[in-house]
Amino acid sequence: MMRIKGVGLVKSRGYQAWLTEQRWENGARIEAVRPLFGRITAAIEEEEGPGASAIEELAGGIAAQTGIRPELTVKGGASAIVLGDAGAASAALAAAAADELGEEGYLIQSGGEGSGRYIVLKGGSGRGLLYAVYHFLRLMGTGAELAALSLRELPRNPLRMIDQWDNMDGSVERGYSGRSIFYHDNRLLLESERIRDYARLLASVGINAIAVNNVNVHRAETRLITPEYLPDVARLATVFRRYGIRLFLSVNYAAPMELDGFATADPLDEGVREWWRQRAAEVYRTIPDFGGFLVKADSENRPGPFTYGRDHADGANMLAEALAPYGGLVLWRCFVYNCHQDWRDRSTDRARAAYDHFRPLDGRFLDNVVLQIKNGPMDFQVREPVSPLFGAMERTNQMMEFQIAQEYTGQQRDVCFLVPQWKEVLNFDTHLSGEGSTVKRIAAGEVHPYKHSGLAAVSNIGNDGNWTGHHLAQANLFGFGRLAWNPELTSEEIAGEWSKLTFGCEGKAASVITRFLLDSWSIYESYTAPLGVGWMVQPHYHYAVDVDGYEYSKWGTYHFADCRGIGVDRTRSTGTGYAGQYAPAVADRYDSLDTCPDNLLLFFHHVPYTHVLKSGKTVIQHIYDSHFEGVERVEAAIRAIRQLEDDIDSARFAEMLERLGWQADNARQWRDVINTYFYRKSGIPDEKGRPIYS
Ligand code: GCV
Repeated sequence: MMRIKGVGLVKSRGYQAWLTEQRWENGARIEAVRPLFGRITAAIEEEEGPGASAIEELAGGIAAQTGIRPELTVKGGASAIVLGDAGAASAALAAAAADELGEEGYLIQSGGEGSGRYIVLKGGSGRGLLYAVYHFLRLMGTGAELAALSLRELPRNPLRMIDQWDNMDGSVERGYSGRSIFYHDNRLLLESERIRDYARLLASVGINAIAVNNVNVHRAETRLITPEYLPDVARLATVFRRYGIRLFLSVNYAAPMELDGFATADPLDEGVREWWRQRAAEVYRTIPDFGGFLVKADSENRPGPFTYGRDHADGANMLAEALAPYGGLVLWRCFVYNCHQDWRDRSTDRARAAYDHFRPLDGRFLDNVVLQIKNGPMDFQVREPVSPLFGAMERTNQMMEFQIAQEYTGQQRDVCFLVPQWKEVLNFDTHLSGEGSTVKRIAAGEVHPYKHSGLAAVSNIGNDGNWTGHHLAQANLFGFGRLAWNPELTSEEIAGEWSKLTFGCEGKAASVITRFLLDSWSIYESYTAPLGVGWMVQPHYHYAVDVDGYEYSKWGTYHFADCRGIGVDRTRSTGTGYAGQYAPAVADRYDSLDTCPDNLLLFFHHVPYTHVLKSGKTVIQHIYDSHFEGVERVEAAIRAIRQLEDDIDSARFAEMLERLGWQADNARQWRDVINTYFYRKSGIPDEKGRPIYS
């Protein structure tokens, strides 16, 4: 245990996360690298930039993992580090210098023999060099062979962003790991080492942007763009800048009214436009490399342009025009739907909303606006189809929004490794520009000529000792960054790498935990809402089961279960027509009962309980089987983790088991409530006669 200066927080096991400090156990391996690691020659462009962080991280990582304290020579120059014999590395360095690496790319190469061995890390800039260092530390920490390295990496996505839903009172909306690390009592927590360590964690997986306050911008946060808070925000930006991360703020669309008594926030009002120009000028005077504004407008009772009879292009462009002179971006969220729906009204379908609002506006947004679109049309459910809006606007920059925080996926009490879900989304072929127009290519700007694009995700961290509440939830933060850098990485690679870095590569913990992580999304899905129908959670909290919790509510989230069947008819012929928002090939697949995948059946169709799935089971029997199996699979995972008592330190072992116990209780409750509910509705018994509480 170690005290963090200033704020009295305690670093517990798990605080270092995947930035492993585990010492190599093999002494011969350490001796073999001593001549290489003992001498480091570095060239960096700026003393205070990411290049300087790269040197610090490398020296610190080497010392922690091997005990070797490198002798450092640092000079000015173009972002390169040589471990070992700098003279022998000169040809490799010269070749690397000629490579077009952009700002973020890097090379890692090793060569030479005997005392002339070397490893070259070369970045396209200080940021690239920092990414090279973190890659190298991952290789060290996962026991990789360091002799014949020849790696060249460029990020696939330009924007790789984290959205904090932190409020200035210290709370975190949908936060499941303690309080905010950024704010307390309407102050910024600038003295905290935690913020710097968070920047390190993010940079280590390639994150290059962060929005530091909740998209629901309340009274205090509205003032973050004023002189009252801007100097503090600038200090925060300095912490992140050193790790190559640009800072963004969420803004309140009605800020001119709330801050300066304007009677309107109409985006076409010249006074309002001028107000935003002045605000932008002030922000950039204080933070010259400020990233821009993230905006939730006309969504869940937040203000927006609809109030003034304007549309979202008018709203976004007003802010974009104010930020454009400084290169700032407007990240405009598309989570816009009617949250005051009448449940009696069967013609309105919330799933349609984002596409219906935004698709007609294609071509009207300025080129420093990026639409940020949630991965599904509803809201981060355990299973949803991909949002049909993604890729459907050829002339409007778009980026994906995922949620690392496990709001609907177990709240970091239950294990749910989300990388396999995100990969399904990224690999989804929209067919919008012909076969192969996958989400990952659209996000990377490879299908349409987007000027800005990429991936964002809602953070899952707080001030808990291990950042994420559940130790295993760290894997989601790590995994998001790794996928944003390279969406071709497999779930197995990411889970395996994370597990080795976090639990060591020498015992059996990493392989057992990797297996569990890879199964965990499917396990979670099997004991919660069935076959893509979603929800069935306690309103507002979104964790425990409540089948009808949202059924008669205003939120547009229904399952329509009655005594005959269940599901939402979203087909073109008899339903809400939502399926028709996809390209014809995709719409046809979802529309037909013959081709709609089982796992989305109830999202697209209302079917009788006796409908036979492609698996050969009826819907009702699938519900029973998957819920019984879900609990059994949680129990099996717990048995496997219990075997790791000698491989994991006692603190983390006990903390994980405690949460796994909570998960088992939650799964049993879901199983019994869901099975009982559907038995009572349908009157159809379980073929296997297992306990159901009639
Ligand atoms: C930040 C869901 C969540 C809200 C969240 C909202 C959003 O509705 O429950 O907490 O608000 O999504 O993404 O804006």
